[in-house]
Amino acid sequence: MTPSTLLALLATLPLALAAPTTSCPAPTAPTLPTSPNFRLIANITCEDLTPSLQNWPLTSYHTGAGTALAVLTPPTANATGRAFYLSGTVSDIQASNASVLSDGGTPPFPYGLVVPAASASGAQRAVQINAGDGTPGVNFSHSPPTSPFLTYDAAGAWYACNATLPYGPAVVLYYRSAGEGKPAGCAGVMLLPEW
Ligand SMILES: *[C@@H]1O[C@H](CO)[C@@H](O)[C@H](O)[C@H]1NC(C)=O
Ligand SMILES: *[C@@H]1O[C@H](CO)[C@@H](O)[C@H](O)[C@H]1NC(C)=O
Ligand SMILES: *[C@@H]1O[C@H](CO)[C@@H](O)[C@H](O)[C@H]1NC(C)=O
Ligand SMILES: *[C@@H]1O[C@H](CO)[C@@H](O)[C@H](O)[C@H]1NC(C)=O
Ligand SMILES: CC(=O)N[C@H]1CO[C@H](CO)[C@@H](O)[C@@H]1O
Repeated sequence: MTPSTLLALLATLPLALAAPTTSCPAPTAPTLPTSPNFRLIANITCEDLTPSLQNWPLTSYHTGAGTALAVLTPPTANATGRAFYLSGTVSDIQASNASVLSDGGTPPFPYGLVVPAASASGAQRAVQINAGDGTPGVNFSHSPPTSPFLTYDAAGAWYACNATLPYGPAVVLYYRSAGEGKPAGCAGVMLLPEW
């Protein structure tokens, strides 16, 4: 794919992160998973596609050197989704200022979840998984007793749409801030961490 093709593609395409919680049965310190790695699993909030995207894991769709689109993939034994982890210091994480990373490349180096900024043209914001630190503030909401879910800015949301990418059909993840609409025919999704 040429750089201009990629840019055109990206212009049409969003992302976020979360913090672990528990059901908080008693005022004891929450039990956090011992593994720092988690997968991000789609939970449909409205207008599911056919076939259903429920429980589809998030993975990456290679688009160029160090760049990828964030896509949902059918859950199969061979496609369990990409492993992500939270970057940042403890204080970054507490300040919801960490970013979501995943290792890629050979040898592995960090890839971050990237949410493009809103543009004046209102173009859809396709989430990317690119080499680098990712977008700070993609974090997990964590207000027990609700389960943690990936968030970015206040009142924004993720959605997923069918798309035709260079290697064939795919379900691309997008982000919209408050005030930006979800296109008809796209599924509203929450992204739940699964350890
Ligand atoms: C995930 O989706 C199911 C089915 O719609 C719903 O019952 C459940 O509450 C959702 N989970 C979260 C954490 O929102
Ligand atoms: C999963 O991977 C195994 C081993 O590479 C392969 O034999 C099998 O056909 C794959 N299954 C699917 C559904 O791709
Ligand atoms: C958030 O992270 C950025 C980038 O690492 C850093 O410059 C900034 O100081 C951090 N802000 C807070 C409140 O920790
Ligand atoms: C999305 O793509 C899948 C696979 O190509 C197709 O089966 C399905 O009908 C499409 N759904 C919509 C809503 O376009
Ligand atoms: C830095 C940042 O964007 N933090 C966000 C983390 O997510 C919460 C919502 O869960 C936002 O309110 C914070 O602004």
